[in-house]
Amino acid sequence: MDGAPLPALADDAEPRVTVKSTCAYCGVGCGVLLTPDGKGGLEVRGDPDHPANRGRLCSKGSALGETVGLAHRLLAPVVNGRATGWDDALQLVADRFRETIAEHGPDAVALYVSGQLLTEDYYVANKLAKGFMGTANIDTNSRLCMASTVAGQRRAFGTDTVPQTYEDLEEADLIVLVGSNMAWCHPVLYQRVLAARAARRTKIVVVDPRRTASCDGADLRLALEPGSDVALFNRLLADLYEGGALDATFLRHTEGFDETLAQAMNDDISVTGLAEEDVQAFVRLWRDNEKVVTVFSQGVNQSSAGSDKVNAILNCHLATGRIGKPGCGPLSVTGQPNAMGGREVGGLANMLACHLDLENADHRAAVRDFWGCDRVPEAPGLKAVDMFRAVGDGRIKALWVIHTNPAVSMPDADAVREAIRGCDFVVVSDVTAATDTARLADVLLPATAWGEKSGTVTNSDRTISRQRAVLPAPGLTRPDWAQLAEVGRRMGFKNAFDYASEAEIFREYAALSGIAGRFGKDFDISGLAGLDRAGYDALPPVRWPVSATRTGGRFFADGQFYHADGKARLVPVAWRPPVAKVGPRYPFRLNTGRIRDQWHTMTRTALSPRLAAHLAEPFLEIHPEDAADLGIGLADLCVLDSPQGRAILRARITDDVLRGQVFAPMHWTGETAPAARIDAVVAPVVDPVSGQPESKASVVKVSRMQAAWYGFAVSARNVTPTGDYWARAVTKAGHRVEMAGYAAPPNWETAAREMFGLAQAEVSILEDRAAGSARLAFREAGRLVAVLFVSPGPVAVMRDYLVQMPEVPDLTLLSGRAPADRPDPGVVVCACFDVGMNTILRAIESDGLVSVDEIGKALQAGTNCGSCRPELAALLTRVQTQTEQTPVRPTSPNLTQPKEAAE
Ligand SMILES: Nc1nc2c(c(=O)[nH]1)N[C@H]1C(S)=C(S)[C@@H](COP(=O)(O)OP(=O)(O)OC[C@H]3O[C@@H](n4cnc5c(=O)[nH]c(N)nc54)[C@H](O)[C@@H]3O)O[C@H]1N2
Ligand SMILES: Nc1nc2c(c(=O)[nH]1)N[C@H]1C(S)=C(S)[C@@H](COP(=O)(O)OP(=O)(O)OC[C@H]3O[C@@H](n4cnc5c(=O)[nH]c(N)nc54)[C@H](O)[C@@H]3O)O[C@H]1N2
Ligand code: SF4
Ligand SMILES: [Mo]
Repeated sequence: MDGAPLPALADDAEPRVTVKSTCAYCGVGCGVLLTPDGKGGLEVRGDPDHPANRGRLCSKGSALGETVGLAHRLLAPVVNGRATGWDDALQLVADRFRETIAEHGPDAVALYVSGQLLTEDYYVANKLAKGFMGTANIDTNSRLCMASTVAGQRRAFGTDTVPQTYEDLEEADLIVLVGSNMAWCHPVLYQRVLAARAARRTKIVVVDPRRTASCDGADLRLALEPGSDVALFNRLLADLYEGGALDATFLRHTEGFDETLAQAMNDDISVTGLAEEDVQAFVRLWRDNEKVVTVFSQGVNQSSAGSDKVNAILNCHLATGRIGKPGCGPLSVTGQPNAMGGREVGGLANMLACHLDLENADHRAAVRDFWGCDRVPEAPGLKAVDMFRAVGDGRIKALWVIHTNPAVSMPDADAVREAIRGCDFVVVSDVTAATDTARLADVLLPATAWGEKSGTVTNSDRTISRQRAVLPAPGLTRPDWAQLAEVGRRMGFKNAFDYASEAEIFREYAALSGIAGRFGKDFDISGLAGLDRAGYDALPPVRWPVSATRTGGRFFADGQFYHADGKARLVPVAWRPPVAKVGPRYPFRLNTGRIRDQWHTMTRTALSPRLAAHLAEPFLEIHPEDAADLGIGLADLCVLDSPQGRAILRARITDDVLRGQVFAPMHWTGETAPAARIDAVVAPVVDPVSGQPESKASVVKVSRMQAAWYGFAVSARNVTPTGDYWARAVTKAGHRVEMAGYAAPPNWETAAREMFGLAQAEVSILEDRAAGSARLAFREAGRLVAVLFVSPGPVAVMRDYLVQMPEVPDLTLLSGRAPADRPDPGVVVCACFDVGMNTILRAIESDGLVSVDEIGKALQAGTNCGSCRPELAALLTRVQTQTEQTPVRPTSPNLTQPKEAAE
């Protein structure tokens, strides 16, 4: 659809209805307006009435319509590689789980689920495992994501509750982003921050070892040593105390101050590597601004000290009474659309539903009676990393993976992949069969996808929103909750899983939360327990709690907490370094994370050409001096080795990272770039309290890939790439592929025909065997269908021009250069309007544009979702200061075209 207006419908077509729903991606939880075109397509706009986004969407949200096609979908159950019906598949699942439990006990089975499940799916999964299969072995990818925040908040508040709301970002005077690249990962919230900042001059501090897009507008950047956040916040606490800036009145609502302060004063700030004046500036900002919001995310959570980092931050907010007030408090931003909902339903192996505690006998009894089951397990189940270890060593013999792709996203991913492969019985529920995990399943169950399914999600500020179905469920697909409920029934638990609709599940869940409320728990949505189908369907966004006594709002400003004595805890914490140690063998610290336009393992975002255009290839950010030392040049490929495994990535040489540190995105998989699965090198070490993996601080060795050849191809049809390294992406006209290998195939024409599946096509070849370069163009019926460029070094061609093939004029094709009258647009910066970097630079220079708004007026860039506005600002600076050095994101590694081609 590409953002263009939809074609008018024929007169006899049904009138187009627009339905309100919620974006499929991040925890901001933006409201969307969905208008199906009646032909399977979907127009997606921001919902002006939704409190999270008020009509805004980011690049991923605006491209949702491009991802709803059926070409890649799994449409029928598959058992041992053969398509079958539901009856066969679900009976097999029920039988195998029942037999395994009978033979080996309930802990020989496990469910591994996802913060992207809807609340109703999640509730049924949890009820099935903990209530009826009799195992607490249900864990979720939220273990890789939010577990440290859950643990930290429970330690401090006695409950896993985010006290703040999004409005606080607009009312704050100081916003501290800790380990959060909000500009790329929570873009609509970031736009809200920037808008508020323009109005009230909010100050922004970014605490991140790496320079990110979120740093572009920051007043202070603290590029601390990886993992040293505890030392920074301990210093802050100590200095605030010494400066008399603590809140003695609020401290009466807490316990643990003396030990915490003593510990804080003991810590050593030098481990952060920060300049003393920067630390003092940070402390001053806190002291001078009453209204402080600390936003934290994976730079905090994904650490072996993750829970301590969370508590170090919460300690500062509690000790200064800066909590639960307008514009003032800690705000953990959730990653997935229903990360919060999953925590509410008890999706983690150590929780019960509705914030009730698995370890509490009264809570267990209440849930048991409510569910009508025999017992609820007393001990927590295995957390994700341990769960896959147990899969690997055969303790878990039947595994059901739902809505997540652990063979890619777990640390030590190659070992996890082997563990799943070796498991006796593996069930995977997904919307596609083309994932690294789905390829290992004995039984594949087709799920209805976003846009087709219906239920609720809870976003980062506790707002519950409806996802609604606007497209018919294709093929035999069924919602995840329906698959789980049917297996429950077939395992013999008819009454407990006799749900007719997701509305019924939601009612049951809301009723259970009322019981939790009577235990004094904060998560109480019993006010929604009476919703009938129509009420559920019409449910507008609502922030919990929703009970007879309380609706929405913030928590804790009144000093009431959820430990037995009603007080909060300050938790004494001391800095400790990441578990893996940098040394002569593995001299680099590997940081990993996200890019603006891809979502996790790319099963949906990679279907969109304009999202793929932003950064089309996996890359490694490495400091210029480190690259020089290692002989790694522009656009070279790098080999990463760790004790766990290996990955190959394109070098992106930049001082965004400090010396000794490298950064790689988490997104590429066996489907998109099999040599670049970054979690293959990530160590499976975890936080001892939360069990969350340290995804951001592994150690690696980096070397230049000694490739004999490099290739770049564009093809109208799908490609089966060749080489020891390849990465593919979709383009508007087809596909693009980067390749490289240690040994060239004997004949490029044969290799290319195989790769493109073009046995007959007419070919033109320009080959220089001595130089090791070749250029091949294939035509069918006179039409260009594929081109391949091979060279002994990184291929120097104008990629962003060539991907417009077949519109590329034949004459210039094999030269790989754009003709003067059709200049190379450059790598896409604005994904919404498909505006390239060169186009923007040319316009800035020739039209004398001086602001981001002027670029918008001239080219539309940055005027829709705004996700690229930080990059536009950086381009302006580059032209205005005439320095090539100004960092501009994206700096796609493959845009760094070796000079001779770019000139
Ligand atoms: N575009 C996009 N958006 C997404 C997602 C996506 O896949 N793509 N996924 C969603 C999900 S599930 C999540 S969890 C969120 C994650 O959102 P974020 O947490 O913002 O994203 P990350 O890139 O994982 O990591 C954030 C930053 O932590 C920094 N960091 C690394 N080590 C440290 C450290 O020791 N201390 C500090 N202070 N910082 C450190 C990294 O350099 C990185 O810039 O994004 C959500 N939004
Ligand atoms: N190195 C490193 N690793 C990381 C991270 C990191 O920062 N660095 N981040 C971690 C974090 S925070 C997260 S959240 C995880 C995310 O990692 P994953 O959860 O593994 O990644 P996704 O690609 O979101 O996987 C979702 C799967 O569900 C499928 N799916 C889509 N819709 C549906 C549906 O309606 N029903 C069903 N049943 N399936 C569906 C998709 O096709 C896809 O296969 O990765 C973690 N791994
Ligand atoms: S910020 Fe973007 S990805 Fe996140 S919910 Fe909003 S539109 Fe979706
Ligand atoms: Mo996440």
